[in-house]
Amino acid sequence: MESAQTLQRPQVDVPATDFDPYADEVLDDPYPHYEMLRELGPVFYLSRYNAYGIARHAEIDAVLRDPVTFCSSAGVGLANFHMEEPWRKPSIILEADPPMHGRTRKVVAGLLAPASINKLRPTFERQAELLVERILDKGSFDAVTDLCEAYPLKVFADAVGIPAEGREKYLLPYGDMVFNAFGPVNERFKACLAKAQDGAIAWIAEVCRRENLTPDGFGAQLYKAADEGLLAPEEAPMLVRTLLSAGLDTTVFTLCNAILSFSRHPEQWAHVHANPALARQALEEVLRYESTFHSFYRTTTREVEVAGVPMANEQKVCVFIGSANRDPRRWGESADKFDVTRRASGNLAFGTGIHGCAGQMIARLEGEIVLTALAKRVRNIRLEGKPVIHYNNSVRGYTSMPVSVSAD
Ligand code: OVV
Repeated sequence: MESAQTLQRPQVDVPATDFDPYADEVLDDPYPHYEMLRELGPVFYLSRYNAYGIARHAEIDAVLRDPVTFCSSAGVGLANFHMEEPWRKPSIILEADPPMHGRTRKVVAGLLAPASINKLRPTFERQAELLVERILDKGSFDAVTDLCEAYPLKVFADAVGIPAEGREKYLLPYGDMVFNAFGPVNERFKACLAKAQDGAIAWIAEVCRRENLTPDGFGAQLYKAADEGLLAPEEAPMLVRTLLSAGLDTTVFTLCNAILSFSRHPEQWAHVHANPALARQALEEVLRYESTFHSFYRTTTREVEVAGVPMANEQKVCVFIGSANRDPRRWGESADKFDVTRRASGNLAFGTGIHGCAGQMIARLEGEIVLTALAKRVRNIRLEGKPVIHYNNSVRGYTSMPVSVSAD
């Protein structure tokens, strides 16, 4: 039998850091900082925020696969909903735990399943081809507004079935707020909320109503699911809100990160241009190398040890998925290299486990289709000026990116 002495938990010192993941200078280039965080150890303490942090692939994967210990219902930003008022009514899928989460997730998963979204392919392809012809006509253009924003604002918003009027003004600022809320309630969060309160939040609530949706879109299908008893009537508009919260800024920024990565690595674009069938795996490498979504939180529901580090109940744990996707422990010494020929699957850009992105297949469909349309027509993608970063607490993208393209 072991003595009481050996059964005592060893005193583990968690490395603490006053690093601020949300500082502009960090967001400008987070990757050297991520390396520093990974080298601190498997778990560290963010003393400014009173939260644990995890920046290595293996431990993040383990945390995300244990949603009972590391819950979402206390919010996936730094604010703990058990103690602080959320900025909006919590999402019934993102900010929910089993068993409630399983019920709503099933409905959304059905909506966004491959069989359902493959019907959209011809329309998505046509829109991508039109946009690519338009930018080729221009020659020089802003890749953010003219391509990366224009495409999801048209095809995804049409697929949900919301009106065209107001999309450009309100959809992206609303998502900007949603994704700022995956971090702390800092000045960036507060300024963004003030802006969203000036129209966007009210507009979103309005377009989520049944009478404002087209008859066959995802929105209408959510109301039909409620008619069939799969959802409570008040849950349908909440899940339309989820689609509009999660599905725009993310795909816009993924396209930004793709264009920027290829303009900085012309030899990688040469591969895709020579073989457009590489588009899908190239997109996966973009998601790994320049992840759209960089970090969010879980909250402990009990005392637990992660990699030997004991955590108390009700602790916030920040997972840096943008760092996991560059972790040499998972990707080898070439982790920091953009290489469209690598096997990038297993990256955590869409998270993993029961809360893994429900829209990842339609997100990949949009990305693949845009890259394919570009690959077929565009030989060179050149950066013509400094891209302007869009600062956000959890997602990375740009507000402008001057680019020129040339055809064969
Ligand atoms: C995955 C995600 C991101 C943003 C918002 C939501 C979900 C939501 O459910 O509102």
